[in-house]
Amino acid sequence: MNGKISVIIPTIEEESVFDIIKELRSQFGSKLELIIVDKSSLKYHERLKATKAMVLRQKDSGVENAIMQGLRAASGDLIASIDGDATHEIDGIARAVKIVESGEADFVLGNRFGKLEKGAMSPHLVIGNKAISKVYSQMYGTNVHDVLTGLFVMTREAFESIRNVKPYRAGIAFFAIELAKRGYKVTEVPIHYYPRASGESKLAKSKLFYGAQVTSHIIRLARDYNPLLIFGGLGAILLICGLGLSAYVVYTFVTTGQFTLIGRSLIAFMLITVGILSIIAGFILDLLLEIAKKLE
Ligand SMILES: Nc1nc2c(ncn2[C@@H]2O[C@H](COP(=O)(O)OP(=O)(O)O)[C@@H](O)[C@H]2O)c(=O)[nH]1
Ligand SMILES: [Mg+2]
Repeated sequence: MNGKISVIIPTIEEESVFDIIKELRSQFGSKLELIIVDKSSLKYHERLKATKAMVLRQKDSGVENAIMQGLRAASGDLIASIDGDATHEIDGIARAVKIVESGEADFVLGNRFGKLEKGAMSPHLVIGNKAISKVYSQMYGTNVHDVLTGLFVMTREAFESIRNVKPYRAGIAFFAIELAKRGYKVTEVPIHYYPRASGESKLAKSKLFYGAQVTSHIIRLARDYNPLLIFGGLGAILLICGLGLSAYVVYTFVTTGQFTLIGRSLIAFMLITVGILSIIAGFILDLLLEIAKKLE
């Protein structure tokens, strides 16, 4: 590695962070600028300070705000971030640095599905994270599989382009969205992901709600946000399902002469109605977007 690297660790009472600090120091030595952005009790905060790392106190909330606070204080040529719960493979940072230094990308995410250890991520979070990453990749023309990972490396130039952007609730996807929108190249490197050794998740009260928030940001902020494609597409799928189901109901009625599939008829009716409404909504939103663009 050529220049200096700043590594930011967001923490709320993480016992594992002390081991991470040791490991990072042994890996990067004098090239390392360590920045911990902490939102813990005073007692824990004092223990952090004793490590002699740069320790910042977070006044607002949210992991994206914590990381942004650290990024703004960083002076490294490259800037990285890693969760403080020792779940992400630390060597992933050095591998991501190599990719950035080769010029292949400006922002490299640590893909936890590279080597997902047993019990590290619950099955519903695996599905949710993969789905969100798929939506992100589709909308921003990238090919990443884990946009909500807790490990990344970015170039200083990439960071400077978003220094004054106010983070919204999207975790690391916030950085991935803003950088991709500005044309910076986003890629990933596979990493190991381990189960949490101590404490509980601090990220959000409800991961379902958090995931919904992230997804809505990803969709709304897409470069070529296309409501007709999203709502029209969704509507078309519902409509096709509804029509298929109706055909089945009608077929059964014609062949048996009895009308017994009342539940299915209702579902078919609902699918068709919601499908049509969604397509209409797509057209209306598309029209509004056109008008907004003209006004601009
Ligand atoms: N400073 C700060 N750190 C946070 C906040 N939310 C989460 N963290 C830290 O960010 C990292 C990732 O959070 P974690 O709870 O492990 O999220 P999960 O892995 O998605 O369950 C951990 O080091 C947390 O301590 C926050 O609001 N502020
Ligand atoms: Mg974690």
